[in-house]
Amino acid sequence: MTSSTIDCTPYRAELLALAAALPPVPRADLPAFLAEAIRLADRLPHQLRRAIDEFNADGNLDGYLLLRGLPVEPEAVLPPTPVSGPPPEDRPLLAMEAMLCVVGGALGLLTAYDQGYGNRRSLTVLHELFPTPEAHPLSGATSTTQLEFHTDLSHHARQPNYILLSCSRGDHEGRAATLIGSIRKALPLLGDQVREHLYDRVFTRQFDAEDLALTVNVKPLYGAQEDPYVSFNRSFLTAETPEDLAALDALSQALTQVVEPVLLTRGDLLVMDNFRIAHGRAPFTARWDGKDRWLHRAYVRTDRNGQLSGGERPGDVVPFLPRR
Ligand SMILES: O=C(O)CCC(=O)C(=O)O
Ligand SMILES: [Fe+2]
Repeated sequence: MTSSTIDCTPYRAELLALAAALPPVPRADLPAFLAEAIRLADRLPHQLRRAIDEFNADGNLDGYLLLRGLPVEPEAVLPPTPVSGPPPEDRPLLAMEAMLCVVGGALGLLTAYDQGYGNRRSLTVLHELFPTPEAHPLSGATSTTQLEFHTDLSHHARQPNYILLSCSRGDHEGRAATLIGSIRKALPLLGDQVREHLYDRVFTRQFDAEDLALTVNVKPLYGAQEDPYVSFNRSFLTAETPEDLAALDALSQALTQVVEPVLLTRGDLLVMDNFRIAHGRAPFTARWDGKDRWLHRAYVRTDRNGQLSGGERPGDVVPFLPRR
């Protein structure tokens, strides 16, 4: 295990007690549920809380933190993996939803987004990811196609700092790895010319597959020049010159060279630094037997990069704000 992975089995009993202290039906009153999760974040086991705080302060080389061995209900009592959403409002709290919100509450502001293209699913803090039969190939609900490297919500001016994925069920064959390309690892592989070209260069990014005329402005590398943030999406970033094209390809290759596959299994919670990595997901085969891969997702904002304007409350929906 690297320092990016923490074995949480020693904390299981304490974490179960935290989950039990939360309201039993989260969607009955989501703001109240989130407020309680944030309060309980202060009661996370000490060592675990310290590791989360350290990651939050300056990240790490891998760009993620993986908590393994968290409490999850026995397979026999876990509901079948859904095939369509959203979850029923009266569904009792799942252990991995509890972990998602308590850890998210420790990191920052749990946030619901209007993504700007009618993606109603994301108008809540608590998302679900599972294969769906007719999924759009660029959406997280695909299974058979690889989900290519991307930054979540890079078209939104209030892009989340963290993406949290917790796992109630892994995929049957152990193939659906989440693919993580860390910019701190990839940067040394880029030539000076490419680095200079991509740094603070404004690219047009399409964000609505149904209206390609809608665009925002995205910089692939920005922030501190020696330790930059990354924003990437090869399918949406529009290269305007041969140099643009070559530089984006070089970035894509460097991210691929350093890619780390993280195979999520039940009881895992992955925190990805959405400013420091691009991520994707390997293809897998769904069986539609109620036991398919099932993740819970939440986005967290911090005060980095002007994500907060002051006075926000957890669970508020952020209106769509194009990145400029
Ligand atoms: O399924 C995963 O591991 C990641 C999914 C994802 O990146 C997304 O939905 O944006
Ligand atoms: Fe994603």
